[in-house]
Amino acid sequence: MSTNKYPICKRYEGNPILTGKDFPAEANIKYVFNSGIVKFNGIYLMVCRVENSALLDRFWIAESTDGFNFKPRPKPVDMPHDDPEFKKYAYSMYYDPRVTKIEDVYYIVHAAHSGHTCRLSLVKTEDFKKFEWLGFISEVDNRNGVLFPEKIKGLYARLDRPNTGAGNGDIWVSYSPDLIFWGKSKCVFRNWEGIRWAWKKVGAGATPIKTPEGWLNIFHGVRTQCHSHFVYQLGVCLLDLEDPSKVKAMAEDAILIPEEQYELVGQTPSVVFTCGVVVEDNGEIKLYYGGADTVQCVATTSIERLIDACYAGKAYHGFR
Ligand code: M1P
Repeated sequence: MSTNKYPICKRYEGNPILTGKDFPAEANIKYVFNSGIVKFNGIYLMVCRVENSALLDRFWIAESTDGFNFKPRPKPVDMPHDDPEFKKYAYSMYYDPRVTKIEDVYYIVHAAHSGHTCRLSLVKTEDFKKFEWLGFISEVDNRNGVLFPEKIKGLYARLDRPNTGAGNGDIWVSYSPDLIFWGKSKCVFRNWEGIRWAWKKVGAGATPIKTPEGWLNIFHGVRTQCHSHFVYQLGVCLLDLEDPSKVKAMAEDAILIPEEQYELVGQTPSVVFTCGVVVEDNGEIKLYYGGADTVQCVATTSIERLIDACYAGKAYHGFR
């Protein structure tokens, strides 16, 4: 057991909340992690990233009434496999779903094989029963895309992570009139800017949370240990409401670091990685995250604690 000396996030004592064994045996699911989440008609719907022993990825919805105890549906999401482009490229590997509700539609931005390198891809649903694939929505070599829950200055907005930069990737913001064509891109922050613990790369994590202080985003940052071992931790920043390319404040330290057995040991050791949060009416936050690319976990925090953590960090200076 860790000492849990990070009061910003409190791990759920029942972690991990989902493992491969919780899914129907015939599906042979080995790993469930980095899942998206949304509250739909009062029910927590987790869009799980699952992998079988052949490393075939699927999205599989698990449901919960309390946000901690989840039960997978009998079958995985019926993705639009009949689309020739999806079938040809993305079918075997699509992952890291991030769900955003915009008006009454739920959009899932996820990473997918594209026949070249990984690209962002977009799926929409209104009922979590029928899903429509809207296509690839980025150039090649881009991951960790997540939509803002509302338009900013009349345009849809997203954070993403082109796999380029000083290390292997910085967080960017882009805009779109229709969710398909994206531009006006600007770097939000680089992996080495402002944070000491993520010099290799950073990636937008959970759906941004709107607060009077700005957009809160819980992101992941990666550093190397002994040159070759990657350590994934979670951080939090506050972005300007009108211009999210401006970082208003950022927690100096990581808010969650891999220290429990289920975060340190697994398919990829030393990984905590989030694709989603649920914000409750009282400001409490359930932060869902994958442990070691193997199991699904949850921790709790609050809007207040995250904003305090951002402001308690050094004033954000940046280097650009
Ligand atoms: O293995 C850790 C993570 O690696 C990738 O994240 P990133 O693109 O930021 O390096 C993703 O494949 C992610 O799913 C995985 O958890």
